[in-house]
Parts: sequence; structure tokens; C-alpha cells
Amino acid sequence: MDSQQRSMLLESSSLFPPPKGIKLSYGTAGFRADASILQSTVFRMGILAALRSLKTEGAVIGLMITASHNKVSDNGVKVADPNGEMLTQHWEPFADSLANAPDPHSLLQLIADFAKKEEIPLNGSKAAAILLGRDTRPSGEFLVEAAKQGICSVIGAAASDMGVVTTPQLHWMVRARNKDLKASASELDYFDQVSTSFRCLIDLIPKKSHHGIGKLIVDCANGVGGEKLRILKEKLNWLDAEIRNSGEQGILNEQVGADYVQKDKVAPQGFGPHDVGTRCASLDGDADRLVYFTIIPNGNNQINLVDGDKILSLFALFIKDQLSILTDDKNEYQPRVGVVQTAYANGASTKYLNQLGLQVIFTPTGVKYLHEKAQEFDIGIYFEANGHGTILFSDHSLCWLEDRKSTEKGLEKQNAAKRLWAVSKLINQAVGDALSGLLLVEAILQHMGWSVDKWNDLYHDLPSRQLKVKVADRTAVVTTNAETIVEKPPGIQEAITALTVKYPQGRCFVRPSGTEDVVRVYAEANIQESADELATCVAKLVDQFLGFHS
Ligand code: G16
Repeated sequence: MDSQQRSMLLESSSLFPPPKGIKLSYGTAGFRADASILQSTVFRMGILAALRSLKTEGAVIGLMITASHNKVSDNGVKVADPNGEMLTQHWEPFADSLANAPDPHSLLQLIADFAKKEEIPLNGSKAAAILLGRDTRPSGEFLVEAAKQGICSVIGAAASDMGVVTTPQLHWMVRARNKDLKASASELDYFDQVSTSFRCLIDLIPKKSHHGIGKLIVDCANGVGGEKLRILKEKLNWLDAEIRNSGEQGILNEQVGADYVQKDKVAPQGFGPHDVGTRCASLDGDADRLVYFTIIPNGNNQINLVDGDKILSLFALFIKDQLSILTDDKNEYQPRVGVVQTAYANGASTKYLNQLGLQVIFTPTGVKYLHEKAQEFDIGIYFEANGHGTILFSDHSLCWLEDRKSTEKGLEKQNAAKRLWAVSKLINQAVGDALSGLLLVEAILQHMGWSVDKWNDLYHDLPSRQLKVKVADRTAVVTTNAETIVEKPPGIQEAITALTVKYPQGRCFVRPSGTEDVVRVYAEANIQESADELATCVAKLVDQFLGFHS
């Protein structure tokens, strides 16, 4: 590192001292904490993003300022790699060390050592490019400025500010700029691509099933999704959607949004008995998660939840159907289709997917793990029950589809190839995306001529309950086996198992959250009362082992 670079880093980092006595870590989806303590972390992630771009031959890297489903006073930062995916896990320990370096000199030393080890040119000979985005949190503005300062303290690095965007839009733009070689890919290109491919799917619906499926109402969590969905709606006069909780009045993620609806299984604010019988959907604060629901008549705000597992099942079914039209000759190439879930997946969904003949793989929570596994298939579909997921098409399967859609003689087969091709363009292959996911659900329901109830009847969820427990130190919980078994503290797993076996079809696990300072508890059983009781008993157990007891 030359002296100019050295003094630039020392000077700028002295303006962003880290918060005292707080250890930050790059969790499930980047750093998250109260926004007031994040300036130094975001500044340092600006440096990291610039180094990542230099390391990847100047590829565009994304830096998103968001705390997604967390409360409005929190914020966070995550990095998107050249393909639009989450930052490679191999760099996470470096992100942790950078965030926690106590002073400018130790920060400088860390950067110098890492650059040497990774052979990153820090002499101004190469250029680095970073795309910045933020959600609607008020703290986003000053945090973006901190990120810019971090980026600009690396010689040759330049930041482009994309303003307020959904997290998936930023990941999409990063991917488009690097992979699809559209150097200037913008939000407009995103809207064009998703709306064109959606229209293509609608145009390919056989006329006989062209009957309406009625209005959709979308809860936008009082976040960025409302404004973006409005733009999409204007482009797509076909989409009969009413937008609610778009942020003009209510508070971000407060009793609204996909996380609230999925975890508490109640209708979001602004929804009520007048919406009985209508198909409803909920996005989260940065529009990377999607769930559907209907309101139960006279149900005191209770809902029928149509969660990420059901979205996964719908997508898997549609893809399987189209592939079976396209590949009826068993001697020809058959793309390998696989699905990826986490321990939160309802047991009934896994059973259904197995019955469809699909291979199901489990990973720990966090799209970074699911995404990695889904890439092992020609068509890999992954979803967390919370509504975060997408479909990945390998380069090979895309070439095959492109060829089949133009060379196939039979109309049915040609249309099946065109549909799958349109799915690959509509769905965001960088990361889970509530907006493109919503359009794909709507197109498939329309194609099938299905109501939301018909979709929900694909299988019946086992009753489940999720709780969270505040503990003294959540890092004391160490899990294994895709988070289904607790290794530490000793003795707790035996106690959980002893409780679980008491309930027919009982299943229960606990894990530390990577986005909130809590331990999460999930329980499933044959009836709701049992799932509730099991979750409550295990939550008490977690409190006994790890709570604030002297
Ligand atoms: C993030 C991750 C998701 C994860 C969720 C909850 O979502 O991207 O993969 O499921 O956090 O994680 P945890 O249970 O560890 O708190 P989001 O929508 O908040 O970015």
C-alpha cells in the first residue's frame, strides 16, 4: 500500500470511530443494529466493497443499506457479490474484523494484511465500482454518506448512488451490470424485464383457462415496496392489485409486513372483515420477502397463511408441469430440478415436494446458504417459510431452453419452453424478490385458473408456532444439522427432545437469530394447542438455560 493510500485511509477512518464496548458481527444477512451505532460499520463496509471490486477485476459490487424486516430504528448493511448474490462467506471473517477494529491504525493494518493475502492491488492501478442503495429508513441517508466516504478512501474506487430501491433491485442491477454485460443497467431496466416477462407468461395462457382470478390486495409493510409496486402496476394494466400500507402514514414493519403476518399469523393493520374472500399478499420492509393470506370470516383478525413453502410448492409444480410437456421423450436431456428448504419448512410441505418426486435439501437459515445449494441443480428452487426465495437456472439449462423455444416444432412444447424461459427472466436470479415473486405467483394462478384457496389446498400445514426469547448472550447457542440440533449449551437438546416426544407429530428446534438479538423457537405438532404448548415450554427452557438470571 503506498503512502497516499495509507494517509487517505487513516484520515477518513479517524472521522468514523467505532462504538465502544459493542461487538458487531456479519450475521444472517449482513450487519444489523440500532442505526445510531452503525456509521463506522457502514463506512468500513464501503472500504470492503471497494476491495471486493478490486479483487474481482473491477466487477461492480453492491452495498445495500437496509435492516429489512427489523424495526424502523434499526438499520444494516450488506454486500452483493458480482453475480448479485450475497458476499462470499469466505470474506465474512474479514468483515467482522474490519467492523470491530478499535482504531484507525489497527484498521489500516488489517486492510494491508488482507490485501496482501488476497493479492488485492492497492496502488491505484485498477478501478473499483460500487452500486449503493437504501430502503426508506430515515437513517439510510446519513449511512449512505458514510458508505461513500469509505468507498472514496480507496484510490480508484467510485460509488454510484441508486437512491431508494428494494434490496432485490440492487442485487439485480449488480448482476445485470456484470453478468448480462449491461453496463448501465438501472431500475428502469429491472421494471422493463419483469413486466415484459410477466406479460409473456400471461399471453401464453391457453385461452380456455383465461378467466379472471379476482383482485389482489398487497400490504407493503410501509416500506419501499409500495412505491415500486405502483410503478409496476402502471406498466402492467393487467395487474388488478390494490396497494395498502405503502408508507404514507404507518410505521415501517410495525404490525404490518410479511414477517409480522407470517410469524404472528394475523392480518396486518389496515386489513379487516371487509377483505374476507379476497386474495391478499404481504411484502417485508425492503421487499425481499413475500407471503399470501386470506382473512378468516369472524376470525378476530386470524388468517389462512400461504407462506414461502406454499409459494415454493406452486413454483415447483408449475415448473414440473412445463418440463413434462417439454421432455416427454425420456431419452432426451432432462434438467435436474431440486428444492432447498430450512428447518422452518412445514413438515407437510416437505412431504408434498417429495411426493412430486423432487429432491429436497436442507440448509441453515439464511438465503446465502440456500442459494449456494440451489446452484447445484439445473433448476434449483429455494424458499424459506418466511417468504424469502427464488428460482435459479443454470447457464446450461438456459441455453437448452433458448434453443428449444426456437427450434421446437410442436406448439405445446414450444409454448412450454417459452413459459420456462419467461420464468427465468421474471424471477430475480440474484436473490429472493417479493415483487417478481408476486408477479410469478399471479401469472401461475391465472394460468391454472386457481383461486388462492385452491392453491392453499395443495397440502395442509401442520400447526406450528414461532416464539422469540431475549437472552443474555445468544451466541451461547451453537447448533448443528441444519440448525435442528443444539450442541451448546450442554443438556438443552436432551431437554427439548424430552418435551417434543410428548406431542404427536411433534418437532421443535431453537437457534440464535442472525438479525435480531434473540433466540428463536419453532414448534410443530398435530394440533395447534400442542404446537403452542411445546413452543411455550421450550421458550421457558431457553430462558432457564440462557436468560438474565443472576
Ligand atoms: C434475513 C435473511 C433471511 C432470514 C431472515 C431471518 O431476512 O435474509 O434469509 O431468514 O433474515 O433471519 P434470523 O432468523 O437469523 O433473524 P431479511 O428479510 O430480514 O433480510
